[in-house]
Amino acid sequence: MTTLEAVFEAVLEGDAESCRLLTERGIQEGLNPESILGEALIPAMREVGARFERQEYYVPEMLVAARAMQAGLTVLRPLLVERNFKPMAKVAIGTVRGDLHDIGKNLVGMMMEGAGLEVVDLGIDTPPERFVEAVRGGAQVVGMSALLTTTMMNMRLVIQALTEAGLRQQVKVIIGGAPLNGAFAEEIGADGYAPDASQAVSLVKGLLNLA
Ligand code: B1M
Repeated sequence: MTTLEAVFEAVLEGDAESCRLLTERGIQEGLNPESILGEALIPAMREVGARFERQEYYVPEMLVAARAMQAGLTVLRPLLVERNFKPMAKVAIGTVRGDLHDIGKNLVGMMMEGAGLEVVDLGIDTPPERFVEAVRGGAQVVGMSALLTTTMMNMRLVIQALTEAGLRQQVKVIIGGAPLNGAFAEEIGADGYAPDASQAVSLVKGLLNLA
């Protein structure tokens, strides 16, 4: 079994310690962090989702798999994030109210930090008021994440709250998460949608006219 396959298996088995050690081994073997992420950790979580749909996995298995993935990410984080001295812009990101999924949101935050943006992480289950406060605190971009078809509807409430606070014109709003698409972004009045973390970075740079 290759190290990438072993990392994939460790996530499926929910074995956080092995996932961390195998991720470290992969780096020592010269694998680049993007490959470990894109060819082992993310596909493993996709497989966990598929098993959940087939009722082979239940919530506890999903939870331990997520912990294993996070353990791998702690190894990759410093390698993916190279902080620039002066951040180009401030982005506030959070998973919307009612939603506890944070792996994708954390990846987006990491990639943004790696691209020289300052990231304020509002966490999970974030009420609209916290996004509003973050914009009052100087965020030029609000990034919302949702993984559930039920909670994605709460994104609209955040945009409404920004509008009611008179802040909508001064902030760019971007959204992402598995059940979303560009049409939904348009429908709720967001400025853009990104299907993955690296496209989220390009989207922010494009919206703010950054190099
Ligand atoms: Co849940 N879950 N989950 N879950 N979970 C899904 C989302 C689900 C699709 C599984 C399935 O049925 N196949 C399903 C949703 C169905 C639906 O809404 N139609 C589901 C369900 C039903 C649930 C519960 C309701 C289960 C229950 O209790 N009966 C429950 C809800 C809890 C809640 O939130 N209120 C629940 C709970 C959980 C756990 C807590 C056990 C755990 C989350 C742990 C954690 O996040 N810390 C969990 C997990 C792990 C998953 C799956 C398996 C994996 C999600 C993940 O981390 N993917 C997921 C199945 C799946 O997605 N295939 C599933 C890896 C991650 C890197 O991808 O988050 O998509 P993703 O992020 C990507 C892009 O989407 C994008 O970039 C990221 C990186 O490329 N992106 C953005 C994300 N946010 C972005 C923001 C941006 C831009 C891009 O700009 C701001």
